Amino acid sequence: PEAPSARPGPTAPALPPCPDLPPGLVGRLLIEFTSPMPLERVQRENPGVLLGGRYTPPDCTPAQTVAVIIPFRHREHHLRYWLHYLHPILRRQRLRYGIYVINQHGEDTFNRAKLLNVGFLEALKEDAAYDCFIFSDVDLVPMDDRNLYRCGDQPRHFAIAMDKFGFRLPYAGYFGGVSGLSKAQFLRINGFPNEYWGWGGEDDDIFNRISLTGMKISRPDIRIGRYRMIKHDRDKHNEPNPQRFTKIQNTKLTMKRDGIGSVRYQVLEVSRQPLFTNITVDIGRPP
Ligand code: UDH
Ligand code: NGS
Repeated sequence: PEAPSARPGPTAPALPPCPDLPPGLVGRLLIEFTSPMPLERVQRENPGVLLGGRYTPPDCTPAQTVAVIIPFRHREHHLRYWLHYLHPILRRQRLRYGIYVINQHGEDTFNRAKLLNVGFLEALKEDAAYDCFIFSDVDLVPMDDRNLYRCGDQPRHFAIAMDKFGFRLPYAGYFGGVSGLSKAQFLRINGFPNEYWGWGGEDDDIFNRISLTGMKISRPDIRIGRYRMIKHDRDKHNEPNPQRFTKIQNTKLTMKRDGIGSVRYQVLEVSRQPLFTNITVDIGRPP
């Protein structure tokens, strides 16, 4: 006798692969940060997002599983805007994804790139299926949903036309803001540097690592890679790093010993929130 077929079970036919160009994208978006954004509203408006900020398209099987990694400390109001705008965009892009906020514990000097390394390792501990990693500042929201948050055969730079730079690249080797690497690409460059404490240069070091391993940065069309940045003052404990100019001259020497293979940290808390996973971590302090 035939088994009842109404309920999808282990024998249900697999969903078709997600199309290369997701249907239902809307293109240019209106992004503004004027009215406050309560987290309750963002939760209410994103009922399809699962605990920890996980999402899987209901109608197709994506080729990749994307971990979005956000370096973080004391930017709760930015995060609410980010979640409000990004969840619907990523959903329209038919991504299977999870959101990881890597929260630096304590008040020692901020270290963006080390937090991103932690995010890579901790996301993989949560789900070994992650094969694409998007690293996004919390204050950057794409203005066009055709800027697809996925990985390709080269490392990708997404935030190429930011409002604060007049919607242009500030310099040819700029790799800041929002970038994406496949797991293999990330491992090939030994991840990101752990030794850039304070503001600046870590993104240039990552650019150097990519060039030095013979890869080339891929970017979207300048009309599509547009971003709004949430305006803010300089944070405390993230002063410009005076060593950054000499450090970026030495990537070739330092990248072998300083990277994902040498990152030391202690996870203090993993908390699965409705729209993101919050990982609070002690990454130490500058020597
Ligand atoms: N970040 C935090 N908390 C901090 C510092 C940095 O969450 O205390 C994260 C956050 O994701 C941020 C990213 O690290 O988007 C990059 O840091 P940043 O926003 O400080 O870098 P940006 O270049 O600004 O955007 C530098 C200060 C600009 C001051 C301009 C005054 N008009
Ligand atoms: C460069 C920094 C980068 C930074 C970029 C944009 O000068 O880390 O400016 O900065 N490199 C060095 O300092 C060596 S921004 O205008 O966003 O504040 O991302």
